[in-house]
Amino acid sequence: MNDNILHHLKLAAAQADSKPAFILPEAGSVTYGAFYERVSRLASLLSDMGLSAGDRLVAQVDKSLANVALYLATLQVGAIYVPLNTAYTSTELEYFLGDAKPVIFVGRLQTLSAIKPIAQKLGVEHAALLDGDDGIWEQSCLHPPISEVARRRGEDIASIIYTSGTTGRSKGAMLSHQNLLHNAQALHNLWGFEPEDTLLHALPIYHVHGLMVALHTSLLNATPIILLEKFEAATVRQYLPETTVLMGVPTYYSRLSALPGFGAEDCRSIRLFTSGSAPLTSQASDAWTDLTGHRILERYGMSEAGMITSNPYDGDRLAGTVGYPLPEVELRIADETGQELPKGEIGVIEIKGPNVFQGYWKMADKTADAFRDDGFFITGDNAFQTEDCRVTIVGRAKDLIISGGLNIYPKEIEQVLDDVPGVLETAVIGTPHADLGEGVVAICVATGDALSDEALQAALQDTIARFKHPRKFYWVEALPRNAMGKVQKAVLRETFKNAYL
Ligand code: MLC
Ligand code: AMP
Repeated sequence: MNDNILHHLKLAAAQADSKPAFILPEAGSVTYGAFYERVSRLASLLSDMGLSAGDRLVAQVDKSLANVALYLATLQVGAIYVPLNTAYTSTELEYFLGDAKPVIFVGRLQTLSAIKPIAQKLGVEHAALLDGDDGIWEQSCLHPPISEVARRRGEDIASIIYTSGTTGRSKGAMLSHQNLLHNAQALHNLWGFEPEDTLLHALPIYHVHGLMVALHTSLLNATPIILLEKFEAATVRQYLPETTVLMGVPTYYSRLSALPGFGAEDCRSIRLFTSGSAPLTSQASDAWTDLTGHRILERYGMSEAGMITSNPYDGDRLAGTVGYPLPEVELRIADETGQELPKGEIGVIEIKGPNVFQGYWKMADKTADAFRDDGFFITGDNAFQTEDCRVTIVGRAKDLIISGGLNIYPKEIEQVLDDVPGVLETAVIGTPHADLGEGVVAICVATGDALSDEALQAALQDTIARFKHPRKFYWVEALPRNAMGKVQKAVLRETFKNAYL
């Protein structure tokens, strides 16, 4: 038995050779048969470049059909796919390349020449382009395809998804083939995928949401996927009437709602809207229902576990809740020692199940810290459960900001700002933001006179991806601290709650 998730995705499409797999605005469509053949040619090229089972391939590329194929071709040779946000700077990338130690780095024309020397220094054998005449996508076009999918065991690693850590250093969450397949099958069944479905894919494909949840569920169903390069509200509206399923972060729904005249007619062919990666407020959820007649299905997940809970497909989709644990996922609300709390009490979500990752790449200590002795993973999300086990998330125990569905760890930004001459210390927080859910705010203490925003922005410019940058800076005499000397971020969040409103 081959547990490689690609083997199972291909089996699901065995009778779908002539069915459209991807529909690309302005570039036509490609059938499942033709698509998997192209994947096999790319896999063959990657294999000739020396990529084999267990090796890493790091990709920092724009979303495209070639990008999807690159992911699957990496799986085909049994290697480990490591996707990175295209917004990451060379400084951030240097860390990822040094940590993942890939055999192949695949990048973009805009940045490859700057990255090549870094990759060389770190011993990366190939730094290649994906797109263009010199890119591996074009080059693989005439490569003889390989037919077999590398044999993998369930526990073998399929992908490493980097997620920032509270200490500022990104941790690579190792997801196995079994993690991915189990999660995909559970969601495929739970969300009622049908032969007639068409997915509108607007999410980025460097995170579990777009890369795994959206792609796997649809590929398992051999469903056509309308692949958009990015979320752009007007374009999404244009393709909605050809679509049955849209998966998004809350910002997608608020931006669509804001389009003039948007409503039920735009959503006439939709059977499922899902939301996740960030909290969807009850107000936003209800407003969407009033506008379109559809109830968004909210689910909860994370890089370390794919999807964890979901509101029911049939049954009450309760706004403000994230529903019930997925089949075979054990979930408890625990106190700080891991003891399960009575129903109704607020504690941290801890989980165990076939979706839970295999640990952090090369970080045994961090992995050990993240798990209880009985194998439960500590998510860092605060929640309570009702008697019937429905989960409501109320906040985060971890110091994390979620902006437009992207995670930002304050420590990483504080470390850079604290090093700016003239800055004594800083605290970075998230405050309510109508479009992005949370916006990033820096509260700073100067050694002398306050600095300009530009001086702080300049320090962040080349080191930290722009989506993480604070857009608001405030200067205070001193940061509020508790008796233990810890900065009271809750006090700062209250004081600066109107920063973006
Ligand atoms: C872009 N920008 C952001 C941002 N995205 N700023 C804060 N938060 C974000 N999320 C900034 C850029 O740096 C840039 O700034 C400016 O916005 C315009 O860039 P853009 O690329 O044109 O932005 P836009 O298209 O508007 O993107 C916003 C977005 C996008 C919400 C559509 O971020 C998005 O698709 N988010 C989804 C993220 C996602 O898939 N998360 C899943 C994680 S998995 P400047 O100043 O340079 O102009 C996970 C587990 C789970 O969490 O449960 O799913
Ligand atoms: P990431 O590390 O990018 O995978 O982000 C995972 C985090 O996103 C989780 O730990 C939660 O804090 C948050 N998250 C995901 N889905 C939801 C949701 N539906 N509601 C609230 N928070 C969510």
